[in-house]
Amino acid sequence: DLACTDPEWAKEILTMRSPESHKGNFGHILLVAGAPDTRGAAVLAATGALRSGAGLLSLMVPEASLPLPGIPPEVMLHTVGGNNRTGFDDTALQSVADLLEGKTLVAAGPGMGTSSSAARILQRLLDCPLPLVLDADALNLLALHPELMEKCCRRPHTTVLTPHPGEMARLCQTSSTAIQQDRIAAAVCLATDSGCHILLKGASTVAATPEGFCRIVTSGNPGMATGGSGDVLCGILAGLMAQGLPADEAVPLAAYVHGLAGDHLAKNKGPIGYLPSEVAHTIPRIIQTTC
Ligand code: NPW
Ligand code: AMP
Ligand code: MG
Repeated sequence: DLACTDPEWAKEILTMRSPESHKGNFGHILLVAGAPDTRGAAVLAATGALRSGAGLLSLMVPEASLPLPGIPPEVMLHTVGGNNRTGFDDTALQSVADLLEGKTLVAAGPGMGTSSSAARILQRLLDCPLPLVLDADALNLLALHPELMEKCCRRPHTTVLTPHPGEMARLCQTSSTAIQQDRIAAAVCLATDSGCHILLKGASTVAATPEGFCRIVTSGNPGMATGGSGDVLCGILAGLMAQGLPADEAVPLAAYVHGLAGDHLAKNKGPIGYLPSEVAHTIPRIIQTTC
């Protein structure tokens, strides 16, 4: 089964908010992200989530990744153990249970590193009874630790993996060239095997459900091929899911609006050199005009 994303489809998904609504209606995300060398990934994902309408956002980052230039003041910041260059340390593990309290969704991975402490944090997150969005280093950790991948496949809750072709190749123990040769087959195969929603990024992004249904997203352009682009997308997806959209709609919609924001900037600012942070800041306008 194949379908595409278009404005008519998008309009049906994001409905107007009730005038009575309040922040408690739009979810509370726990974002686990960042390390000293990749702290920007945490900022970009947080910005993507807030610009997509998340009700509340708590960010768990290792101490050594402070300060976080550019972090929106709307983010609730929880600094946990991690004073070395690799980011989280094992004392951070003690904070996870407390931070999960009251959350509606967890997103993890952007810039979080692949240390053994990060792996233990991911293990805890895989056990939590909440929808889970895994990107970047969370995917690399799944590829490095088969027992974590098995745990991920057994989760009785919604799980979304958002690999680029390099991460997808690591997850599938193949090369990115092999993935690119049949992107649809690769995404559907991993989705049905793992029971996870898969968003295989890149030109013509593929969203595949655990049932094997597939949607192709053709918005976006090569100006988006710059570091931090995917981190913003991870945040957008978390933001849409936190508001209650089911994964089979939120996953392709996140990629669609992310791509439309890039297309808007390519047209109005120039085809290359616009920034992922600007893509995030363009999301409200895209939602206004498309959804
Ligand atoms: P090749 O050479 O083709 O085999 P990595 P990363 C492939 C954080 N970031 N089509 C390609 O492999 C992230 O969140 C932080 C085809 C490429 O060499 C992560 O935590 C930033 N192939 C961490 O850094 C900004 C493609 O994958 C390799 C492809 C590492 O993430 C940057 C690179 O991927 C970054 O987001 C495509 N479309 N896309 C910050 N400001 O803090 C990728 N590949 O090795 O997984 O490294 O994606 O940079
Ligand atoms: P990441 O590699 O995790 O930073 O993710 C890159 C993001 O930019 C993904 O959302 C990709 O779909 C998007 N992207 C990268 N290159 C292109 C391209 N040539 N056309 C459309 N989107 C792209
Ligand atoms: Mg990425």
